[in-house]
Amino acid sequence: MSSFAEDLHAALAGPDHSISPKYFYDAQGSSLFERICELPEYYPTRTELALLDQHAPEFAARMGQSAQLIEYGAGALVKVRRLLAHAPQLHSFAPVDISGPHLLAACESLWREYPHLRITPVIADFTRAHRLPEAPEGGRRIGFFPGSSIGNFDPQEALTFLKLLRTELDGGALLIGVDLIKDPALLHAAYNDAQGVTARFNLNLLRHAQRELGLEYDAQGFDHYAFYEPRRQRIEMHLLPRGPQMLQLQGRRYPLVPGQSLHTESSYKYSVETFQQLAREAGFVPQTVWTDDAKWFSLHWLAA
Ligand code: AVJ
Repeated sequence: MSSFAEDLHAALAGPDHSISPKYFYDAQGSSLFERICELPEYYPTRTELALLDQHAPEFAARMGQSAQLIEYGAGALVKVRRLLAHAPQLHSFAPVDISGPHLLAACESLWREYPHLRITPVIADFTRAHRLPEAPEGGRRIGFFPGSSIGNFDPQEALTFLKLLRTELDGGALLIGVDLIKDPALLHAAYNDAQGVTARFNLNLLRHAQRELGLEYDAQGFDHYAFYEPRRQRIEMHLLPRGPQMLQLQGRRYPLVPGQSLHTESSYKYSVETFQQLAREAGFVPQTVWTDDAKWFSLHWLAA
């Protein structure tokens, strides 16, 4: 399994200077992300929460009796509470998250709120093989993957990951949140907020490397640069050097010329149809899709 240091060396030495967006999320990056979710320009979180609230009784009915709910990349367990509030018949809940301390802290309060629900935190990278608690006798597994986190995967990776979920949820279903293609001006604003929180979130990747790996670089030397790329139907986030830059990591020096950006994130957008096609390729059967009136965000129920 590769480490932050290895991945950063590879990104700085490699031809396209790309690094995984998972390295945004140290404690400071996670709290900046929580602030992004509250920004007026960042529509996905609030739109998805409204859809979850609006249809929670229906989701609960679809889960059926004695299901095991699994959330991938569970974080602070904010969204799943909207489902749990309407699903007293659930057998158990298994949140999967890579950050152990965060997950356990979030589970503490959930245990108090739902003393009768079996809650089994699984500390793991959800994109890799992990062990889940046994599915209940006669019950199904229902996956929950909100937030359009699927957008961080490029299409080939998304397909591989969805196939993994399909196998894990065999006979059950997946409820997944997917951000939709829309007016590029709206997308642009969502990743270029007026308060500059997204810029700080992006720049935090280098700060994280500075704190954790001792990366040396000029913190004033980079700009946040995010744009919508219509051919690939994705937002790209980059860190753009203002002038010639020198980064130093564990004794190795990496010069960057102006314009030679670090590519820190891609966030793919789908149409309802292109996402359903991808889900079918992964072996799911799309059953129902819910969107807001403006069609900015979608929730899909996929039979596994
Ligand atoms: C967590 C990947 C869904 O792509 O919108 C928000 C991350 N990056 N603003 C997204 C993010 C910049 C977010 N996802």
